[in-house]
Amino acid sequence: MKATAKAHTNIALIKYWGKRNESIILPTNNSLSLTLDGYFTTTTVEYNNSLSKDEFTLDGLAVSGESYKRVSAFLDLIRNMAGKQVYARVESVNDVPTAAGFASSASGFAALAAAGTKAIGLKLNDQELSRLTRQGSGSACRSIYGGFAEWEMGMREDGSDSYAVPIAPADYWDIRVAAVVLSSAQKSVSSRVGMRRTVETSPFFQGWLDSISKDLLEIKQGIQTQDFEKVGEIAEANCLKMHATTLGASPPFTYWHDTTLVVMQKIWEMRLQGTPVYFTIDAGPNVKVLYLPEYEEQVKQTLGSLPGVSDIRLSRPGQGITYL
Ligand code: 2P0
Repeated sequence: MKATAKAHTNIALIKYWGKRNESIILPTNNSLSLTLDGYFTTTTVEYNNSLSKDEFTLDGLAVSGESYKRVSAFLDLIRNMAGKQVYARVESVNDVPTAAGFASSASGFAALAAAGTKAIGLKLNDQELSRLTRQGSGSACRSIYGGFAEWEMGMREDGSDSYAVPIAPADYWDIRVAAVVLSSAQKSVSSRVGMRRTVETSPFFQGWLDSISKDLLEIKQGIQTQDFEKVGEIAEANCLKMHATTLGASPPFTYWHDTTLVVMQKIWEMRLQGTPVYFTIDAGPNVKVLYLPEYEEQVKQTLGSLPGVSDIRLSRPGQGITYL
């Protein structure tokens, strides 16, 4: 009744931004991501009849409040699937530096789903595991797979056709991602709240949705032909469209800080000078830079020396779920 699993986080190149069902987490659009080897969560789940409630530690510390409730509610889903009412001890260790601005919920729920189902004796295939993981955190359903993955939004109300599928494995193409960490760490609107406000109030939201299918089609062509510039251009433009929707929300908001814009402008300048680098930004101020291995030094030097940048963390394509 015990299992350990490791999952990596992922960076969306076509963003998930909007839910059509908040309780079972169904998105309003397909999204596409690259799993990263630099950031992961390792989770052990042990079910034990002697426990009177679930226990959850993160990096050795007992977790309570909202995070505990989310984990316990997710374990309920697993228990219902297995038809077993038994509490669990969950030990998670995060190797996702909060400062880098990657959502640890992606690797966290993917590792929890994998370890939690295995420990209780469920044998799920990747599709079933991804569908379950989605209900913990949307972006986590893409972390079941290494390399490039696409979350198919599905059409059904019950979510049975909403899960991620693999597009290309981690060793298919060595695209690198640098997280440019900014020194100012202001608290921003959470992605859940930001998404909801955008869906409910932003007049730009429909435009965002209307643009997705073309972006997806073209980025998949770019991945298939390993056309870095095409992939970078589409990812960057898709990110800018997502962030534009927040400016139209009521009340309006943005995840960008002043240094976010400084980094973006430097990247545009590097491109004008012939260096193929592109950016994407999630629900926070840090900038994630896409580049090919031969430009690693240049990316580190040029962006690392900008005022307001505190660190640069580099990552390669990562693997999907592994069991330890
Ligand atoms: C993404 N983000 O595709 C997008 C881009 C943020 C910006 O998925 O509410 O933690 O748990 O489903 O997955 C962040 O939201 O949200 C996110 P929930 P999640 O990666």
